[in-house]
Amino acid sequence: MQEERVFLYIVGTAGSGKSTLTHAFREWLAYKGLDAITVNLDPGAENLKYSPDVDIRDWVSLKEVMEEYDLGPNGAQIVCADMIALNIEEIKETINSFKTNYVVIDTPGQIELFVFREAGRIITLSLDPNRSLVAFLLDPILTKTASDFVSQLLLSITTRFRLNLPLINILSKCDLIKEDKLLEIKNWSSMDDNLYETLLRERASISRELSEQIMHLLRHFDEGSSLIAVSSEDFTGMEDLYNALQMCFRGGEDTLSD
Ligand SMILES: Nc1nc2c(ncn2[C@@H]2O[C@H](COP(=O)(O)OP(=O)(O)O)[C@@H](O)[C@H]2O)c(=O)[nH]1
Ligand SMILES: [Mg+2]
Repeated sequence: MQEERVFLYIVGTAGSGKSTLTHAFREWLAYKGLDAITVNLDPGAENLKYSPDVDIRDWVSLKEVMEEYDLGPNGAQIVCADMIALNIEEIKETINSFKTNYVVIDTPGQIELFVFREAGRIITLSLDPNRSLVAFLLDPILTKTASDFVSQLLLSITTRFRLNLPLINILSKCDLIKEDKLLEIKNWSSMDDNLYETLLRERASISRELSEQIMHLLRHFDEGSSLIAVSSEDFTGMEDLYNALQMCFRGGEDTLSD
């Protein structure tokens, strides 16, 4: 019997590793004998290293929009983002034509196109919002200091607020992070006083009250607790990502461990 399908949106800042993870997670699922498809929602994607099963570029092309409307890449990206939403019914039909349990969705390069414009919400609402999970990628390059880390978590909360979907935080490219740094970031994710103290030291010029309120917000939503370190290079953390999906939709019945 086919299980009900789940949609996994891979979201994060430009260069955070969305496309690479989309591909790697699909490969990992296949390796585990689990059927999945990939969907590329980035109309400006160049040199994608995988062949998406459903590709927005079949409907919307950044190059064509730039030529047709005489726009630069930034303006054209915005037009494209809105055009995706206009084509969502056809895209949905195409996705539904695949008999599969996992739909892994690669979102546009720049996070604001998906999270801050209406398009993202229109797409997620139109597909199945009750069967959707967002994987928010924290790029290690943007997670070097405590204030970097906290800023990424604030962007993650904003993403959750905008899309109104369950969300897990993923530390991407963890093969590039030295062991002691990884440990430090994991410690920060416990949201303990050490993070707060470090934040105050780093950002001495920022009001103590602002830092306190930010920490309060992050702790209240338990923002750090779900942080999963993942590498698309050596497949670290893929199982944790899969298990998080199972916990979200299948009550953890099918979690894997080996
Ligand atoms: N070492 C390493 N590099 C990665 C990993 N994931 C992505 N990258 C590299 O990071 C860059 C940006 O990745 P990409 O998937 O295009 O990011 P996107 O803009 O979020 O889609 C590329 O050069 C990737 O090869 C990873 O897990 N490990
Ligand atoms: Mg990409």
